[in-house]
Amino acid sequence: MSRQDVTAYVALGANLGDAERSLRTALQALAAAPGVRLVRASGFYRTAPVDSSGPDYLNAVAEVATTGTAPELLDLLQSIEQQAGRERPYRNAPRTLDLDLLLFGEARIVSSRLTVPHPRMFERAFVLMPLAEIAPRLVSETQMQAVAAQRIERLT
Ligand code: A4P
Ligand code: MG
Repeated sequence: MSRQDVTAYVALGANLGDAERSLRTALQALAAAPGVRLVRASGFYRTAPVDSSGPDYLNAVAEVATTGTAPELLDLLQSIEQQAGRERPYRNAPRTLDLDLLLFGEARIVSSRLTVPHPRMFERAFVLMPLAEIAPRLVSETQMQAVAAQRIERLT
C-alpha cells in the first residue's frame, strides 16, 4: 500500500436475479478497476429484507485500497451497478445490485451525493456481520447486539 492509498469498505447487496453471480461479478469489477485494489471480501450472507420488499438478499462487504477520491469510488460503484442492469423505480426497491460506500479511511463526508460513514450502516446486521468478519476492530460488541434480532445466515 502506497502512502496515498485509502482503505475503504463497500457493502454489496442483491435480491433479484442471480444474486450470487451479481456479487461475484461486482467483486471482480472492483478488483479490475484502475487505481483500486480488492484487499479482502467477506463471505456471502443470506439476509431478511430490511425496510424493503421481495426475496431475501445476499449481502457481503469488501475492503478496497484506492488511490482515488471518495466521489471517484462512488462513480465506480454506480457504473458497476449500471452494468448489472440496475433500475431505480423507487427508493429501497428490490435490486439486482446495490453498492454502498460504508467507510472511506477516516473521512467524514456530507455532500449532495455522498454521506460517509454510511448513515444507516450501524442499524443493519447485513452490513455489520460481514464487516466484522473482515475488520473486527471496526464493529463493537454493543453495535452487534443492537442488530441481533435481524435474520442473517452466512453461506458456506
Ligand atoms: N449516497 C449517499 N451516500 C452514499 C454512500 N455512502 N454510498 C447517495 C452510496 N450511495 C450514497 O442510492 C441513492 C443515492 O444515495 C445515490 O444516488 C448516492 O448519491 P441508490 O443506491 O440509488 O438507492 P437505494 O439503494 O435505494 O438507497 P440506499 O441509500 O442505498 O438504500 P439503503 O438504505 O442502503 O437500503 N435489506 C437487506 N437485507 N439487504 C440489503 O442490502 N438494502 C437496502 C437498501 C434496504 N434493505 C436491505 C438492503
Ligand atoms: Mg445504494
